[in-house]
Amino acid sequence: PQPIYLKDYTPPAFLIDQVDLTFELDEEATRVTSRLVLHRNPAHPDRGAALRLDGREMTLESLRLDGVALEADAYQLDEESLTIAAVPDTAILEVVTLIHPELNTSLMGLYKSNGNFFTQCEAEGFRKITYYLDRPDVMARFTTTIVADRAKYPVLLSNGNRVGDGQFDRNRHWVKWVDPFRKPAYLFALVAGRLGKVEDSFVTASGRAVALEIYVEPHDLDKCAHAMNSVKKSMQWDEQVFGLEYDLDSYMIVAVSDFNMGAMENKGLNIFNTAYVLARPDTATDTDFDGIEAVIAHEYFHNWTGNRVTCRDWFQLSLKEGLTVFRDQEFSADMGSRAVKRIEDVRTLRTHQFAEDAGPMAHPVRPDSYIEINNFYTVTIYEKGAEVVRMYHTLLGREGFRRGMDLYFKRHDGQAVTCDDFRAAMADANGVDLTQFARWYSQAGTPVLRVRGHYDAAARTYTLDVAQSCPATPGQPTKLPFHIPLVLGLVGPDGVDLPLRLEGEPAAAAGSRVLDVTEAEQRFVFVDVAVEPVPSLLRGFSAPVKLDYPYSRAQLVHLMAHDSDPFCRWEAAQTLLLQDLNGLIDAARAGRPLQLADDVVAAFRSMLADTSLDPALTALMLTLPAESYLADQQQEIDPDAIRTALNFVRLGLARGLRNELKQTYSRLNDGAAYRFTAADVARRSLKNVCLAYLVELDEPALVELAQKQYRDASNMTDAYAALACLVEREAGDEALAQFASKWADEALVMDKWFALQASSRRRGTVEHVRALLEHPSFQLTNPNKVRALIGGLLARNLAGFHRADGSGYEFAAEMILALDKLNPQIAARQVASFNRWRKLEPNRRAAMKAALERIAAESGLSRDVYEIVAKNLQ
Ligand code: BAL
Ligand code: ZN
Repeated sequence: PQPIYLKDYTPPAFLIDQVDLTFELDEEATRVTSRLVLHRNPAHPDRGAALRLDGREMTLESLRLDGVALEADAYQLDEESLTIAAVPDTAILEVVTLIHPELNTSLMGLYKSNGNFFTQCEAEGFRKITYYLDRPDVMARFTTTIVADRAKYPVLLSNGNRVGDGQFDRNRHWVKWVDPFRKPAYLFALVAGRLGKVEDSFVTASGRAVALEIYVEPHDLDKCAHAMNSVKKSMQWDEQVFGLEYDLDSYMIVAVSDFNMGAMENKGLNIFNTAYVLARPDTATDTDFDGIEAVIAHEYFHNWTGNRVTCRDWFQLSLKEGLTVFRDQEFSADMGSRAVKRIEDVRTLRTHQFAEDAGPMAHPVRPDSYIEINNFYTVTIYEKGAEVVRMYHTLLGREGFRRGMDLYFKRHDGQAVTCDDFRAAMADANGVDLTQFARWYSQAGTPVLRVRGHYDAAARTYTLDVAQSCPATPGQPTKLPFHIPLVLGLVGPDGVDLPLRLEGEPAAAAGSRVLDVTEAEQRFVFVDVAVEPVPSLLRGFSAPVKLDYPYSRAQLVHLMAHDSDPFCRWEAAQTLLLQDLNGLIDAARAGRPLQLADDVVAAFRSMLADTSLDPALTALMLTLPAESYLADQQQEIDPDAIRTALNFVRLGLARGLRNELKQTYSRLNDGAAYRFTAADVARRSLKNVCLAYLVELDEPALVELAQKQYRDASNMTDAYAALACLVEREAGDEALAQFASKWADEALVMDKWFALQASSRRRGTVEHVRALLEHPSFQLTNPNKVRALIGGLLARNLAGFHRADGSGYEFAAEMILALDKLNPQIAARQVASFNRWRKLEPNRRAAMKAALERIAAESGLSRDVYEIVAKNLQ
């Protein structure tokens, strides 16, 4: 397979004004009739260019150009396209194709799930439905008529507004939809089936009444209330914060259990993975409730950032995804705890995106090339992209950012544009120069910010020397300096922020401030600094960089107790733990005795005693870094040493804090009825973190605490947290069996059951996971099941997957090859577990390489899997 390059972008030879689609849905073969109103694109350099339409895996029944059937020699067909050489400057093309949704296991294009029809077209699924200019810069008006058996498919949905329906013949009915907004084909959607509906409504700020409809399988109708509530909150928030209103008469969400992604923002007809719609307190955890609220918001926000203004080409994917993730992050921060949300997002970024940046798949936020675009729906495009947008917000301020957004919509509503257009809107609306900022889009890798501080008591100055660098990444050996917003404070010995005045400035600013770091090396001198401060750096994680500052342990303890910035407070606790963990990992590898520093236990003890802290923040501070994050800190990875060190710290903290943990658990375990409020979620999170530590002690009375919580739990959050503790010991066997029999008919709950076992330290062995593949609730064709069970082992169980005998790698290769035949996108996701193979200790490195080579040697690999395997072996 050949790469596609950004530098080769050319505008399309033709544009499409209008598309009229008719689907005759059928069990054996679905007929798609498409009528395209085309005209030559004046922006294309070749005035005589042929019309080349994308299309795959379908049978062409007929082709008519301006009403005349085309003979076989008038066009060319190959595996990927249909080309017509002679097309007038304006033309009407009618294409009839046959497709086979029932055989489609890739879940791209039109497919069947549980007897119903669904589509997924982003990025390039529409070309599996009909021949089309399947690229985001071709924006057309769509009408869709769906014809189907009335009994089997009573509900027929597509984008836009419903304009008509009727009886087609004795058994079949039809419904017609018109979408008044131009859109690229990736936003097309169709749903047909036997679905129940939950209805509500929303009146926009300008008075438009919008019908809100959520469609699910009938037995799930009692799990939609939270999703509906989240829709209304999202609509209101976007009006209040960005002045953006909804633009159609109805907003529909459909949940499907077989889905490659989390959800999809099709115009007016979002299609969601059931995991991000269905929730009842007894079936879904607080994390699930949070996830639903965030994903509902994300897809809703795409209506403006993605749909009304879309991407010119797929290299610009972060234009819509980074921006929309930033918007959903801000929404979630406003709905719950801003500090907790920020810390969780940073943890995701560091665990997953920093790892991506350090591996063979490292790519810029705007990649230069790809082989398969589906491989670029990455944490770099999404989460680092959101950090890039957040940096505009930090540099320009809330109002400046809003001015930039307003100008962006004013200039580009209805257009397909680039990341540069977004940056230009931000710069022009605020009269600032953001030329250097462009490097965040073009340069891959995680920059390192090396900061050194020096206090001069006589001169009352505090000097910060800041140096930035960025490691080489594939294809980018050297990097130029980034424009980095460095937010900081100086914390005095009493724990209070000192005023901040730079040399030459007239007045001091209180609290935090932003420094513009633009050079490879820069010095900032603060004056009138009365006492030696502890610098609180990168407050709120103001840039996606690694900070290198030589904090002493005493300074970390000081920040952990006093920093006014909750992110930095958490960060101080993490750094303290990381220092110990890294030492313990070295000791475990060298076979030296392990020891936990007393100051760590003492610092956590006073934090637990501080009941003024948000319990959610305390819970996060007590949460140990993920195994994979620790792995990325190592020069050479020994997964067993990492697990040993983590187990040791977990047990050491449990022993040292036994009384405080018990007291906190008892105080918070008040048996209150479940409510999904920020305060209740926070209390449950701390309670369950305490329980997890206590059960580590393996004392019968403490294990019984978890058993009791499991038995008595009135909600899934508490039940699941207790089960997660129990699953690590024999006492959990009974609970696991009880859980499986209770929830056998709830697919999403069974996903939790698979995931818990696959990622468990005790259970998550290759043999156990392999045995679970045979469980009646497991299906290899269902992406949620694959993510739960196979992903649970490969991605969330470092020591279990990286077993010294290499059996984890053999299992992974086997699964990836099996999945590739069914669903290349899902197979490719699992290959990511190989991305750090070069950093493993020599035996595992050799075994991983052998497994990668085994995959590479398979004939007929998909582009998806091929690209990631090839980049790993390069
Ligand atoms: N556009 C793909 C799914 C999402 O990011 O919303
Ligand atoms: Zn998105």
